[in-house]
Amino acid sequence: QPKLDPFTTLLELKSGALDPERGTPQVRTQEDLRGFFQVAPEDPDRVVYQVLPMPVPKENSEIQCSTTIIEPGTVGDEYYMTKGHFHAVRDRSEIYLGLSGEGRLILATEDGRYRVEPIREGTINYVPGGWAHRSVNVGDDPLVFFAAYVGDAGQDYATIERDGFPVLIGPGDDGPAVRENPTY
Ligand code: M6P
Ligand code: ZN
Repeated sequence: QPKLDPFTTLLELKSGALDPERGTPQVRTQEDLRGFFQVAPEDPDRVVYQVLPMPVPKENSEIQCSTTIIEPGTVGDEYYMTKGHFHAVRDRSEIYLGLSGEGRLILATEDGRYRVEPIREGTINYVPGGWAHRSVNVGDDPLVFFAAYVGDAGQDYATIERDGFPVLIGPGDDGPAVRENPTY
């Protein structure tokens, strides 16, 4: 017998709002990202991003999904970004669909290989298992994208908090600049 009933929710493509909401939005402030940016929070209570979940059981047989909305802004030399994570179950994969704004997706393996991919309206990013992923808002408007991933993936933030990503992204002379992370 099926475990779940079908459901439908409306995603407003531009803002990322869900109607009806299906779970409690997860709000991350600058303070919540202490240790992820290179410098300490400048305005600790300011919201950096929100994740609007559509929760299903965290099982291998389900597909977890959510919308992420990253505000425009910077802390130190870095644009607002997500914490970023490896999947706790390392080989679990994920798909992003860009909805609005302008962003970059930083991907990295545990042995230090990395890629920087675009996120904007219509992009589909495939995040294979084994690649840590962090999204960065490099524009002046909110960055909105939808993510779907294997239900039992889980998030390992500790590895990223300790090591960071190989590169950082911040404002440069000709737009967004990708710099080596001196503390990686
Ligand atoms: C996307 C997905 C989620 C993730 C969210 C915020 O929606 O990758 O799994 O939770 O972005 O990123 P993080 O978990 O790294 O804070
Ligand atoms: Zn993920």
